[in-house]
Amino acid sequence: EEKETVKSENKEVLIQDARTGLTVEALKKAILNNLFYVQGKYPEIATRNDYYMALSFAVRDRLLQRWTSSVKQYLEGKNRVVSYLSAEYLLGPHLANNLINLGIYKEMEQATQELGVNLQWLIDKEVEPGLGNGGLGRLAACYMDSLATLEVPAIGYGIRYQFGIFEQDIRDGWQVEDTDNWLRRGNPWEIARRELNYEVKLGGYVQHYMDRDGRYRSNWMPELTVKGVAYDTPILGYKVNTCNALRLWKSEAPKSFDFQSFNSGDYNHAVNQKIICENISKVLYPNDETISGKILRLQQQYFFVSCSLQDMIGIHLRQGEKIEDFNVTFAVQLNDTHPAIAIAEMMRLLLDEHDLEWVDAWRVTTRTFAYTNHTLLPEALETWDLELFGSVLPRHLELIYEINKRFLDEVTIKVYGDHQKISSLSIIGEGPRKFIKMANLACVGSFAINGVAALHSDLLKKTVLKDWYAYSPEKFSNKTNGVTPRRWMVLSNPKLTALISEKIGENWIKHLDELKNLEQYADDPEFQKSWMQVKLEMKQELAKRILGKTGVKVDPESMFDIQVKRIHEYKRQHLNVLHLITLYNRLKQNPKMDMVPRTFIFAGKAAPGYKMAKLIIKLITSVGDLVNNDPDVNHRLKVVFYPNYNVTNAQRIYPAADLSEQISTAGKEASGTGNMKLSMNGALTIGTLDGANVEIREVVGEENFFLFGLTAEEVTQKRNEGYDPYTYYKSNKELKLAIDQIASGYFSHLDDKIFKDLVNNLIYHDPFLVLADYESYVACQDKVSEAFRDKAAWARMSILNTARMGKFSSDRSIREYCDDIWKVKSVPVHLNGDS
Ligand code: 8GP
Repeated sequence: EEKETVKSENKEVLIQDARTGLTVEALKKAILNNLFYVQGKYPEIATRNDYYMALSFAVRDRLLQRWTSSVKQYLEGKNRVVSYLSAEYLLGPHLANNLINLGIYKEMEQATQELGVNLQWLIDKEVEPGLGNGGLGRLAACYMDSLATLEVPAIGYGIRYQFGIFEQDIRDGWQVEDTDNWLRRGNPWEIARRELNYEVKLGGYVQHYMDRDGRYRSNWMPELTVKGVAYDTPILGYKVNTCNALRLWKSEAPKSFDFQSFNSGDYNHAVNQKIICENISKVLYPNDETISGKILRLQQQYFFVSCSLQDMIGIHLRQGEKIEDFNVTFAVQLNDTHPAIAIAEMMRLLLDEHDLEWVDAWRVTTRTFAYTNHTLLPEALETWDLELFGSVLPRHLELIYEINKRFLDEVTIKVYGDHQKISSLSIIGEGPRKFIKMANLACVGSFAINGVAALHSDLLKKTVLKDWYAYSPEKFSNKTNGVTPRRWMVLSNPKLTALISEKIGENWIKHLDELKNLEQYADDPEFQKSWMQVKLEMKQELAKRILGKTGVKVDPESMFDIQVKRIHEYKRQHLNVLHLITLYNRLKQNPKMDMVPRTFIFAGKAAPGYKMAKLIIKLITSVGDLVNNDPDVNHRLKVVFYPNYNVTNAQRIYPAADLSEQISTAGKEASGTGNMKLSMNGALTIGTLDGANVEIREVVGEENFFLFGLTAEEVTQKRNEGYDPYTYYKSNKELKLAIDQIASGYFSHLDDKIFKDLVNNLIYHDPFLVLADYESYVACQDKVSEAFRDKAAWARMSILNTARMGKFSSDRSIREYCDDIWKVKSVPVHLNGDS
């Protein structure tokens, strides 16, 4: 069925005319056409969603033309393809992004206007696919954009979760979670490829036998077989014809299974099996940087990895290549350890299904995979209980034993007698219960290992992957994260984009280093004025939304002090709150004080099971309730918790930021990417020397960055000396007052129990050194306030921040991956029909 194409030349031309034109007239026709033939509506009775769908299909037609051209070009050219394996893709809405990348935003604006509908109104109708938790998933999305923009042949593989990250609502100041039924109204951006499906085995046992040639063989007898069906989403590059696929797998019951049970009359069993199969891709696990060893999660990981590898092998073999040359066709990147089971699965496929010998299979495998680590938190390193693992993947457990045995034999020779090293490098952890260390599996099976910022890559070598670095230093490198300026500037901040382009042209959108041409205007009073005018307008827009969502009225002239990211103790939202309370107290004690007005804006989700994070949200909203309603202070201080932080909301918040809070405990934030987006949009950073902050400060200049706090080294040292938070609490008056107020129920209607865990944790344990950094943080914040008074100087710093952020384009990151790790080149795509 997949072979059917339109043969007649005339027909092809016709299809292209109706569906690919980029003029206003063509777009208008296309919208009406889709409204009529796809939605079955005429304009007078069409709903907003009908229009949104019609518009999206009109855009998708134009993507598909580029997509088929890309596929054709890739297949003809035999180019190495990047395969990005990620359990998460936090894409954000597609429509506006595709208009920008197609270069038809203006045309579409006019087309819709002439049809009597507002484009922004339709753009806002899109429900974003929240198929990720936070930084790791969003990075995958930025990388897909850059791969296409750099014209690199690539496929992104992942899971088509029916329910993405939960929606956050705030009730009585607490987070409540609601399901994210994002597919409810249909998804015009995906194409179901029913014909592209693979079977995936789960559970059961392994039989061993000798075949006729005397070869030792394994036969996996599964308890359950599920089917993965491909759903493709086209990812178009910016103003190029390259359109890559994001291929997400949906789990279903294979037909054969239903038949067996139905025929034997066991209807219940058949229905249950169907539900079990469909459950695998049902929901995204909402944990960010924590692990929970749940069977379903392991099944999810294996499910999408197996489908993806089978798909890649199919592509490779269909090109007439030999299985031994798989690694010539594909470079496979593991986005953290979630897909690391791919190393064992590759071995299984090569050995059991494609009859390679062990050494050959291992050679192919270890030339195929590369692994990116995204966290230094030891509790976030994935492990699986060995028994649980064996119950889901019995064959892979055998393979991991064998991989480990061969590897440890090699290690033993090299490290002679160092049992500590041997056990640290072993894939299998010993303890009361044995467990599988996924990071070790990833390291052993990959030819390259990288961290996501210079400091992070350095710390990896010294801490969590120390023994791996000692063993194979040649595998290690750094690839500092980046973000796509298409979404995070052009799309989210069109006014700033226009102002920049007016001065330096539009080249910077693809070559972000060219932003440096803005530096010459940093001292120009006229330019400063326009720059700050854009900022003010973005703050006004956000103020409106804040009022609508939270009922809090904020002053756009005040400093917008913004911390938006997942709620986590290591990110230290509570440090920010302690500063906020300190300002509140200063104002209460001295109402006449001349203070720079600030609006504290927080947003971010807490993992549903993470009690302390949820308590931090309650603390923010509680302090907010008091401060926002106190006439002594509320014209100078406001506190906002903006609910349901996601890509859509992030796009609205970043452009309005004056101050970017990047205040994690040094040595804990692997990179951060929000820090980059905020700075690109002209926010100044207050931050620790953590993650990519270090590199941001390097490029923007230390005079344009507000630095505070202990360094990673000092943090380690302090811990080793026996850190005692209580002494900090006792010795700093303002700190003590703030903490005592929280404890006494001052912000919680005199309820002195509600924040008890949080307070006790801070004064007696404080694992993230909040109290140790408080004084330095508050002193630095005082400097920020002073700096904000000098409008011209602030504008200058803001312009220089944007001007110097070129390094943090994901285009730069992807170019480094292409050159150093994947060894792939650009393949420009010509539209079918063009020559
Ligand atoms: C995040 C890091 O926390 C963040 O610093 C970084 O910018 C981002 O990855 C992209 O590299 N890490 C995770 O989201 C993470 O580790 N998640 C799962 C592995 C548990």
